[in-house]
Amino acid sequence: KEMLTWQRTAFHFQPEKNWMNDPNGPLFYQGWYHFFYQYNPDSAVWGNITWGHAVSRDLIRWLHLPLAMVPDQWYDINGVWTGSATFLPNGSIAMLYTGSTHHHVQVQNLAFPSDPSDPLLIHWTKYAGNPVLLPPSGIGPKDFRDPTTAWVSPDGTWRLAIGSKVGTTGVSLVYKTYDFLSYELIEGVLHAVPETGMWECVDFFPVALTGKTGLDTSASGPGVKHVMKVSLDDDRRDYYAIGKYDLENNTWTPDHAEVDVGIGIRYDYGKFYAAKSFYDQNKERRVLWGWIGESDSERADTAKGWASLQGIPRVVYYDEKTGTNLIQWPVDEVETMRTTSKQFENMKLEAGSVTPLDVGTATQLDIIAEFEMPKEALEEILLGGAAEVYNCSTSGGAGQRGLMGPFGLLVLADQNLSEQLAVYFYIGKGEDGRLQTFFCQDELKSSKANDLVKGVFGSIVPVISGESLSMRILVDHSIVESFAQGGRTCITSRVYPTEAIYSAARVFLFNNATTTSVTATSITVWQMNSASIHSLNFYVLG
Ligand code: DQQ
Repeated sequence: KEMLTWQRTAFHFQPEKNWMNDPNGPLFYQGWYHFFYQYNPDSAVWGNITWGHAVSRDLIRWLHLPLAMVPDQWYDINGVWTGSATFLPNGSIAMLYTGSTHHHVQVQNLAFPSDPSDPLLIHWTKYAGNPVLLPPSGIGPKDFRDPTTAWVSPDGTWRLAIGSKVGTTGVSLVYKTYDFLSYELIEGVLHAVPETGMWECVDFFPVALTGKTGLDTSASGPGVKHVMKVSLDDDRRDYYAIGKYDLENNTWTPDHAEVDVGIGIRYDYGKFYAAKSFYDQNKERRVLWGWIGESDSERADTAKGWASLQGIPRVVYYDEKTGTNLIQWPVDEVETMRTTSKQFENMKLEAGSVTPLDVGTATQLDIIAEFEMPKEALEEILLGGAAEVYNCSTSGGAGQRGLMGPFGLLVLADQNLSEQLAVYFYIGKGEDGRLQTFFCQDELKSSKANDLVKGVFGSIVPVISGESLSMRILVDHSIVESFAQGGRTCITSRVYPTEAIYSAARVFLFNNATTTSVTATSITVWQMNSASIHSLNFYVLG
């Protein structure tokens, strides 16, 4: 019981109880960030899907509001599913979402705020002419969902994308509309990738080639690339690719064919799905939300009375330095949760060592750590060592010793390391004869509970010559979100310790290399406050 209570988070968004999944229609309106989400008001498992709703001034402290939309019409009676918001030029909001009809057909519906003068947008009106879109011919009735935010095309009309599949090929259809009431399917597809299956929650947005400033979804032209993201229903993973959008021909092409959506880079190599971004006109940035599900059993979720979290919203922009990646970084506002900090400098981590970090309570932390490796050792790998096919998931995890790594941190660990989540780098020589750095997270020893799905996750992280290795780790009870090299590679884990809870949780540094020492040049560990996340009742009833 104590364990289950401990799993609730302190500065992550979660409803007071029951099931949550995809982020929906995020937007900033009259001073408030609005967040909607797939929600089952009745239990801690998926079903009876409604739109939950909360507002915030800063994306961290939230006020839960009444349900925004419930399944009460023939065209959404089996679920008010995922959708996106579009701002029209006059400042009004068009909310498009998927409804699962009385016959389980997936249709698109329109809703809008009942009272645009209410900054909290508490009441929503479904358009009387719904549904506005039915599955087109050649598309299965259950393969047509999750409309994107719309963007303006040169002829002044709107375009929006909807994910689907044709056979086993994942596709993104594009519709054209003047008024969000009537729509025309544009011939051809925006993009298709064979053998990727159904594309859920397609996201499509522009990024600037320089700087961190975000772009409105309608931005295009020189100095802009377009990112496509798809959520693969078959393997529950979010893949993105950076490419070029040809407005005239309604096609998008990835910069590199081998890093296409569904087969290339992922937003996050851990638990992270159905992500959706929005342009935050308040702070001129693009913000990404991602649904972080559970890795425990349905039985455990029912026992604790809730399931799922949302990741800390991430600012997302093009990585000028690599040209191949996006940068994802927790929004600055999360730093307002930082309280006291401890700093450690130049700690030499001998090969095969584990070093405790005396940080006090270790269940709500923000950690930034930088590492340096001896140059001679790197040269030794390059000159002497054989090429290695390393893979976070299959190369033995944190326990498999190599010339340079694994090294990093153990979080949510107990004193004698019977439970630990390892977050680490591993450097090896790739088949091209060059050094390659991996960023991985090993969950295998993170809990003694026997109802969990655990693994070792991660990927290559690009390191530019001259950069030191750096990681940031957000720890919040049952979630750990890790970011390498300023946000080039990200890994999120749900963790369910049975012993490393409350005051028993610790942090360690480790270096499991065979012979090479590594220096942790600088480590800062902040304690994190608990964010206020409450319902209206809390304020009204005291
Ligand atoms: N979740 C929604 C769908 C979407 C899926 C239903 C992705 O609209 O495709 O809850 O998690």
